[in-house]
Amino acid sequence: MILTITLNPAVDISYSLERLAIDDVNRCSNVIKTAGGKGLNVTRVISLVGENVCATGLLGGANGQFIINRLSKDEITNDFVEIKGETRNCIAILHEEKQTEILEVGPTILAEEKESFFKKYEALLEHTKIVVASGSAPKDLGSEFYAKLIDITNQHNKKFLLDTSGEALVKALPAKPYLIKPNKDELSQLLKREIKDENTVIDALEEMVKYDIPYIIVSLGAEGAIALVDGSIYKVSIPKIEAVNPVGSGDATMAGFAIALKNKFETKELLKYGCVLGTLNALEEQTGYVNCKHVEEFMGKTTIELIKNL
Ligand code: TA6
Repeated sequence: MILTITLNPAVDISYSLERLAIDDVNRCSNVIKTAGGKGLNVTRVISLVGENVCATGLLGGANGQFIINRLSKDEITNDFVEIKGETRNCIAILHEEKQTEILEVGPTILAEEKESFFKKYEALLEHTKIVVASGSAPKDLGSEFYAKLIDITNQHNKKFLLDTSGEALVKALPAKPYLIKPNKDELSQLLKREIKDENTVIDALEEMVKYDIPYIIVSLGAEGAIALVDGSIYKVSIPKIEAVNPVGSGDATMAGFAIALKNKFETKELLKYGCVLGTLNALEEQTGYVNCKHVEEFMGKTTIELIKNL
């Protein structure tokens, strides 16, 4: 079973508009509401692929109940800490081949709710070997929260895969997560310099060797990914597609890495598989959704090359 953590889940609301008129009224008929937040998008994709998954995190209020109802409807096992605060909304406006997101920061978390999560997490860890934690964390948890979860996970000899940004990512690295998947912006923030193209990504990965993290995979959106694994740098190239809704593709990619690790894929297949699920997500209107019928076709169209051995 794979365990996913969504500390800051969301009711994801996607609005599709021909054109977004600023400072005007935009009426929308194409509205999709999803149990979201990065970790729940990861969860849904893992479940769609047919792997055993359990979702945990913190949620509350009417939005929290909406999420529980959706997970139950999708028959996804979940075990969240219920909080007094109200789980947030995240809005994605899809317009003129662009996406504009408005992400609420999320609810207040009480000290006793934070402690309850640590207890629940340790209990859930008994039943899993792989943990995927994705997305932002409510500010009350503090920027060290992921680092503490990674320490607990490593003490239990389990693998912690992390997709987050900002201070939470900076503080998590010394704790040695098993896999991280920063994008170029997150990497630029981390290294405090602009990471803009393949060469600067490769330089950044060489600098990241010091963290001794087994998998560091830099997602490049439609350009694929560049990864540092076991002292080698690989580049994954993905086929060009007409993206329908790219929101959630990074989450589908994380789901792919977790599934590949659980099934002991060798490195190149793991890297390809994660990128393929990310591509398949972009072909769907719903956030965090893949059509598994196309996996084989896209595995064949996705290529990987060894750039250099360090
Ligand atoms: O990656 C897409 C997405 O999961 C959206 O669906 C929205 O929930 C957002 O990310 C949340 O991001 P955050 O980093 O705040 O957890």
